[in-house]
Amino acid sequence: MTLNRSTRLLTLAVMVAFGLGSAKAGASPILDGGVTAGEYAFTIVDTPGETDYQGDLDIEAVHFDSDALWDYLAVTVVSGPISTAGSANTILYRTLFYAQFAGPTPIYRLLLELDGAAADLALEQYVAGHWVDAPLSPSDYTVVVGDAIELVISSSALSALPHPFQFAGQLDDTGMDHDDQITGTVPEPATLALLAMGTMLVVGRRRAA
Ligand SMILES: [Ca+2]
Ligand SMILES: [Ca+2]
Ligand SMILES: [Ca+2]
Repeated sequence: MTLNRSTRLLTLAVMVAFGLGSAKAGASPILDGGVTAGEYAFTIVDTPGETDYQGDLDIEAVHFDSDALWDYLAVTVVSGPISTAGSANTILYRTLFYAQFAGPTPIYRLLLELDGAAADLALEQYVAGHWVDAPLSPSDYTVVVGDAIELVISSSALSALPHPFQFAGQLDDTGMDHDDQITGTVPEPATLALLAMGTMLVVGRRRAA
């Protein structure tokens, strides 16, 4: 291990120990419609080799990150760019992405409709057995779509979300193709920071090789 890397590791360890950088050790993701190696702190990889979907609607992975003010979510597909007009079998000519965040019970769900260049996001909260609209102003979120869907939403809008939480996502072709689904457990921010640190070291080793 070089001195430079040791110094960086020590700096990151100190940041984690003192809670600096809040949720993670690395830089926050950049919303440019693509996901680079190590950009997100935590990734859930979908089953490879699925055959029921078009490549541009076949979830490859979902990615998570957070900082002091924002929660980040990205969806990558087997062959981007992501279709924003459904599949060849669409009847609605748009693409829908649903995401549910849950503790022991459902807490929030995101409904994202992609229609050409338009991206329309709604947030709902599960209250007393019903999904109701949760407050979400245009300044609370940004969506960028390219090879990936990259979405950032203000942490205050998801203030009731426990950590760790269960995630379930679904990409819908709005037609006859099956909807691709992915589920997993997203750890708490302190664990995310440690995972991000590990990812950075792995990426650093690959770049050095
Ligand atoms: Ca990005
Ligand atoms: Ca898939
Ligand atoms: Ca479908």
